[in-house]
Amino acid sequence: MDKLIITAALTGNITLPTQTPYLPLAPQQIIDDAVRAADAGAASVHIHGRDPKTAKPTTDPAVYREIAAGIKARSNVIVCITTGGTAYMTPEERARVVPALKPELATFNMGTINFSIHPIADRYKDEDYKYPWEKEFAVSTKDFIFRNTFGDIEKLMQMMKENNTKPEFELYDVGHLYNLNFLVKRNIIHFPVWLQFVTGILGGIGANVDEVVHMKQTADRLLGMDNYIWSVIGAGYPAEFNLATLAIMMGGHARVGMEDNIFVAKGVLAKSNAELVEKVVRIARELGREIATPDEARKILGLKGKEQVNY
Ligand code: KMH
Ligand code: ZN
Repeated sequence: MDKLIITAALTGNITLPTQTPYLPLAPQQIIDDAVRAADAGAASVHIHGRDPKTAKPTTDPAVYREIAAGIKARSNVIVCITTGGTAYMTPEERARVVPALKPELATFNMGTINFSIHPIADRYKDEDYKYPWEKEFAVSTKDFIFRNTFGDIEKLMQMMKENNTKPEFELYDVGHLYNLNFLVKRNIIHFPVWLQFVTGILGGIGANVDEVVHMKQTADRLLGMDNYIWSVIGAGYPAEFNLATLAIMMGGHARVGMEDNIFVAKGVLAKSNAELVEKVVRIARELGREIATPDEARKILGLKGKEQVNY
């Protein structure tokens, strides 16, 4: 088995500041958290930017540049930039960070789905919210269509190729493997591919062992075992750690972080993303799986290297 690639998804686009006081929001907080997560064992950090004044998710390339450059100055960790953006953003707005930063790695969402966090709004009273946009944002996702059509995918893939950015394919359902396979057959996507099985999002497949095994078996059948490397996201607690453990045992890789889950133990908020990484490192060590350094992960994933980015 390859060494374990741990990705830390630091702040995300769906976790509300009201949910945890430990969510890094300002660029400097995200940089500090990234460095700590890398020191704890993350080979890759998955970056979303938030508006420095409002903490609302943004795709402003200047914010991403500040974060990515700040991390690069202090750490060798791989910086994986989101192209997922968030509700209310067009595919073009979401993609603009790729030509601007030319990152080593960027997310690539492999199909259109419902993507909702509206039940979170049921948990809070109006006066509980830290920022005025949060409630409306959460409620609005009831009608949000996370758009990733074949047309969008072709355009984004072209952009990734032009900037030599490796896609991290985010697959929220088994059908997304069929989308990917279709595009491989059309010569639009090329092997080997780096896959993230995203489970537990309202709108996608559930975060359980059966679904991950089904995704893995489907990927083996459609793509062939030697043509892909996979990682898993289990959104929520305890799914994040249960599915990370499963991936560690099955030869996959794991993503943790406050984008996906805010708890380090039942009812205990993680005080940093590093705490979530440390827990996965402990589990992996107990199971005898070694942890990949950023350079080892670069080799496994076939990345261009951090000297080739534009930040
Ligand atoms: N928000 C995650 C469930 C992206 O940023 O492009 C999936 C994600 C996608 O991280
Ligand atoms: Zn993300």
